Amino acid sequence: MRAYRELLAASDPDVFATLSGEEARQRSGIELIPSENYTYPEVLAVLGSVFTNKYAEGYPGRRYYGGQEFTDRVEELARERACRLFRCEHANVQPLSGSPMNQAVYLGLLEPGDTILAMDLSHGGHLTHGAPVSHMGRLFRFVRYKTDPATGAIDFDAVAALAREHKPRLVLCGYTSYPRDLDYAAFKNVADAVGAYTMCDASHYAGLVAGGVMGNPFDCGFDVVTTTSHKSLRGPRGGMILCRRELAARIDKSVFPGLQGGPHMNVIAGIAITLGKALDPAFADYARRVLANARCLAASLTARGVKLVTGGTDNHMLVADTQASFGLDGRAAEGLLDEAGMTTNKQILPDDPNPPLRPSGIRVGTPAATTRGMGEAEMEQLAGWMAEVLSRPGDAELRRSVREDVASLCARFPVPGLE
Ligand code: DSN
Repeated sequence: MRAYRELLAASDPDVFATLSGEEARQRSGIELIPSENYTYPEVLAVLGSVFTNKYAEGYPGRRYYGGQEFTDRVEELARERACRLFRCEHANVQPLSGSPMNQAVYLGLLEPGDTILAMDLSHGGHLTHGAPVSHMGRLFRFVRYKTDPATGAIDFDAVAALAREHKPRLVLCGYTSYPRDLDYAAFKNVADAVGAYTMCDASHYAGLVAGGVMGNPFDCGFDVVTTTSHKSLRGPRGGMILCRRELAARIDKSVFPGLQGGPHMNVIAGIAITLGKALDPAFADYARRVLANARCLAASLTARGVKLVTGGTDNHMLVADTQASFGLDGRAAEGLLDEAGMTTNKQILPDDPNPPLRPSGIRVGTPAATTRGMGEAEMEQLAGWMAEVLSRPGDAELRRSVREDVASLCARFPVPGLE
């Protein structure tokens, strides 16, 4: 691992400087963006391995190029481990990231113009769940369900009424900014009543599903579950489509040759490693700690007067209304926390009157801090720093001193791969 750094330092000091800067940033600050994590050193190594040299269009046993004995084996390992981990019948591990992953499902199972029932973006849905600015929003007809403004719960009578009215061909659940678990049986009932496919985008919390601390949509008979591999799963940046056996051929054809060319075999090798780790009982303990840390952070922030969307969390993330809590929009809050060494992201809230680049809140998550070994004592410390920094936006000296405290804390919890 050291050899490539020395080579790069000598051959391209400009790029090397950016790498060193990013390493220092990751070491000395606390990563609280809920979709980020620190991958395993073995995954970092395999991403930079000779698997990156190989073209492998097709699937194991059916490739368009020769020399596939090891690429076939590693892709088989990833597929078989994914099926065991998520209790599903088929896995496609080739999607290059989350967006083509979801696009491949829509394009494989539906016709352009078909209706999809999905969660509204401001209530927690993802861009690929039909935001008008996404290409998917132009190709398919998305109808959106929302959460209850008072409780944050999903009203399944309202979702069922939308389904009866619009007759979707696909009912989609899953989210990127909703801090609760989902009632998959209720979604399945809604879909069955209108003969729709069921799909869950579990990208954010698949690690918690794998670790057994959140529900698994396949236990309620879902057709398709999609997930990226780099969030709570701790893997490389990629995607997976998990599905019932009878949909396998359509999904595979939709990914390749429908949407993508050569799969990134270095990433697929990293996914195989990640899934092997997630099958180890130690991963269930990690998932439990991610959840316990999120609950502790939520309780500590609430005790300091911070207003959280839905009042708390059942997963790895919290969505905080910084406008209501501190009179600060999410962009200002993100900037102040950044200055103090805590990385979060600005976030639109349900039916937010403000635009996405200056929304009313932030998102905060615990997967990365938990990977470093931080626990509930550190979450309480973090909540104190966050509330202090956000309640004194004019105090630059406070941010400087919190940044030093954050760096001292981080020095006790090394980033895997950067020890
Ligand atoms: N960008 C990811 C997130 O942060 O939630 C989803 O694609």
